[in-house]
Amino acid sequence: MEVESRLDLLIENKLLAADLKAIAVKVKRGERISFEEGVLLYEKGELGYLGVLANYIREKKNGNYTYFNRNFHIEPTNLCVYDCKFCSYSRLIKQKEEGWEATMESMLETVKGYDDEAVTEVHIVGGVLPQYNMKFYMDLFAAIKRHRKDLHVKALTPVEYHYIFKKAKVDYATGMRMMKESGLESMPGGGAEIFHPEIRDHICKDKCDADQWLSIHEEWHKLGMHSNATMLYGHIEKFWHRVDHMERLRQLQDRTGGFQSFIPLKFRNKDNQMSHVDEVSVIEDLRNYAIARIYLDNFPHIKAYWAMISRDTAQLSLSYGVDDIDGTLDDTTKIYSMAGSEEQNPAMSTRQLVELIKQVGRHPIERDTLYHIVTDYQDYVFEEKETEKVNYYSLPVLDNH
Ligand code: V47
Ligand code: SF4
Repeated sequence: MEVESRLDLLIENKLLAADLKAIAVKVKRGERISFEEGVLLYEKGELGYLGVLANYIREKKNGNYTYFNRNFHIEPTNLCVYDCKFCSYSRLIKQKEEGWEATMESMLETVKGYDDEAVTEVHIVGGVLPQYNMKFYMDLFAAIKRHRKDLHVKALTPVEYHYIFKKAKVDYATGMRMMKESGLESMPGGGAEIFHPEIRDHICKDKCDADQWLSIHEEWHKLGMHSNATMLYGHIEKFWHRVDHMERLRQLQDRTGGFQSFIPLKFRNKDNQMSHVDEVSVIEDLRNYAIARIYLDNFPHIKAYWAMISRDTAQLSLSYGVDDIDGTLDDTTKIYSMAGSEEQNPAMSTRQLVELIKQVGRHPIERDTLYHIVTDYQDYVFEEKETEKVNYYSLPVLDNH
């Protein structure tokens, strides 16, 4: 196996520092690396070295498969009671003229707009406002499921859940059970940002804290359900804050096994209160994917959000631990490019995404939310009409939290 011999060659390399060699040996043996070793990888691991380790793990776990799914986004509102410094999307209530507040009916119309499309998931996330309370979301999820039973509802994050449960005076366990009963099927990974209070207090101090974020996911996992986790990196945090973030996720995953994918989100600095903070390089993006793949040994998937990092970086990421590319069906155009994504008009057809994956020698698989195979695109022949249809891969640059 090619990845094995590359790793063996690296381990045998006499020029490799002893501490980095020890980590490579651990990876080869399938052993977990420590917090200190995680920090060491950030401080000393150069790209080539990290790529060999991360690709070894990626191929052990997921072979050559590269997953994507077909979904669309609904954003109930871009107004928010919170004021996260990195958020380019939310308009505070005081800037209300730039905001929108979707009604239940209009959101159901959006869902109906995809009736003839082969989408498998609706991803719902928006700002936090008092009128979008527990009852509202329970009614919304139930109405979506009544309309289209096979559409997987992946919705809201602990940022909303913490807020609406507190208002409704229900505890997390009860709240998540009620959400499940009303039709919620998965939770997306947003709102995690950086868990450590040294950073969190600077960038998003008012919304749910790390323990609350983790507890809500834990309650959800206890119900046998799945979710994702993100990390907003490349701003004011130090390397050890990133490792601390992943450590907390790794510990929760040991207890529950409910996380499916980890999605590193590169901080983009356009039009937000952190515009003075420089963005990190592509090399740092790739190093970060690789270290996430090495550190999070109990996460099945590492996902890249292609529209935020450009198509080229998305292709490269597939050699640095990533096995899933997020694309989105979204024709609302409301929130394109708000934080300065690479892709100013980010639309990609299924065919283009499949070609992007094949160009770098990977095997494209359309999956559903729970990673069941929907279509194997390795030998798929597109019909002419399918090539013309620009469909599922346009970008909601950022939802929010
Ligand atoms: O939590 C906000 C991030 C996240 C900026 O679970 C920013 O499948 C960069 O969580 N620069 C929301 N990032 C998006 C998200 C997500 C995306 C795709 C798939 C899934 C999933 C989840 O966007 C927020 C925040 O961390 N974000 N502002 C910014 N200026
Ligand atoms: Fe509100 Fe989310 Fe933006 Fe924070 S990131 S201001 S919680 S919409």
